[in-house]
Amino acid sequence: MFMDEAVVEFRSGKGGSGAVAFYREKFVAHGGPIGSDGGKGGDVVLVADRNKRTLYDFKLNPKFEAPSGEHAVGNKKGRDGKGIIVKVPVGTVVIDAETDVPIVDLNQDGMKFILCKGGKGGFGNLHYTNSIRQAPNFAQKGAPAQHIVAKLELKLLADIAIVGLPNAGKSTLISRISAARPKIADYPFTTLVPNLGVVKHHDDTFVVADMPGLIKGASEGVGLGHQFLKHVERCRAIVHLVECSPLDESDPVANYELIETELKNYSQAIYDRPRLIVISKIDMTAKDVVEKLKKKLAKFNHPVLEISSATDHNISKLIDAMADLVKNAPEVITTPVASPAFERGYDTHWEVEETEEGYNVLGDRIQRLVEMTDLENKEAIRYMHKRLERLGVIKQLREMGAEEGDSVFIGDFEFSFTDEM
Ligand SMILES: Nc1nc2c(ncn2[C@@H]2O[C@H](COP(=O)(O)OP(=O)(O)OP(=O)(O)O)[C@@H](O)[C@H]2O)c(=O)[nH]1
Ligand SMILES: [Mg+2]
Repeated sequence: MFMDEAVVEFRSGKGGSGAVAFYREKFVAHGGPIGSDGGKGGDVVLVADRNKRTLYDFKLNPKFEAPSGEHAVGNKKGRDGKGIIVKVPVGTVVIDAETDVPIVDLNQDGMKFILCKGGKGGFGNLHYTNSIRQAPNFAQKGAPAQHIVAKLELKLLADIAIVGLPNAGKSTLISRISAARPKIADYPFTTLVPNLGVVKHHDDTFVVADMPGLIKGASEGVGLGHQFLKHVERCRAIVHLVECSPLDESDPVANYELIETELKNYSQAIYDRPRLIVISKIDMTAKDVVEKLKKKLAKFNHPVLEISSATDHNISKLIDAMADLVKNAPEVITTPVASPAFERGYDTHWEVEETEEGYNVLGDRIQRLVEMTDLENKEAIRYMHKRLERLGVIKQLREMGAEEGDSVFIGDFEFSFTDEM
């Protein structure tokens, strides 16, 4: 079965909490703080892998969760949660299923993306020592996990583009070699958007794109060609179909050169792609005419094969030749190579809104600060208050009219506003 879409849930690991601990020794009354940090939660990392061709596995297993970091114990640091690596086919686009916003296009083999970053481990009380606070009696909780429901979409990247003049028989050919069923008609410009088909070859598959017909001036935007030449640019190899039927009175060699000139004018990179020249519709043409044309086309230094999609003549030979072409074609680099791993952004913006019940402080960063605070611990709360002060949140609340005792909501927590702590 061929899948090109899956909805998958990903969750990273939470950070482990830091420890509150003091150095203890016989006869030493007050040892210094030694509480260590919690371990970091595991990341969820997506990796594009050319050996994966479909999203089928995700239908069977639509949930991934990385382990949490361990809590620190005394002066012993918590162990980090191991990250998990999720392989996806090259060309997978990751979309936030809730907002429909695309997050990343994993379009190159080996490309890595940290989709859910593991929560940072909380600091132990040792971290909070300074010249004034010499015996901090609090530690930080681990940072929360990141969670996302993502829609994975596999944009098929074609290995081979079938190009040629309108009516050359491109759509007919793809319907013979794949399950694609594009519209076919005896007039030009039948195909308006590229059709993709998966061609099976022994245990392997490759993807072929049937392109709209190209005409003179396509490289400068004439006809439909231009926008789809971009698509050809992503293909590793080209099959150039040349019609040879008595119904078409134009010169096949001149037609061939016309299309090749357009390819070259559009981009030298496309022009340099490996090529197969295919003479189509030979069931309609006398053998000697085909042989003569074959000889003429051979001088362009690409392999030439004559076929008929009507009688299936040489179709299996063509599939063999296409498979070879794909195997030997160099990889196409479509975008600059990305840094080894990059990750989903982390929003530091915050704002305060006034509600009937009081004030709402919104923003990932502030929410995280609260979630990482041990709210059972007065000293920890005082420290959090200081941080909120430094970030300007207290000032903003004051300016909006907050008074002693008013309710302030941050994430799932409710506080009473107080100016000083
Ligand atoms: N006799 C014969 N007719 C063919 C063959 N291949 C295609 N045709 C006919 O040629 C006409 C055009 O075929 P299409 O496959 O639509 O051509 P196309 O290259 O996709 O055309 P555009 O999409 O307009 O660029 C149709 O009438 C087909 O039936 C063939 O091998 N033999
Ligand atoms: Mg067509």
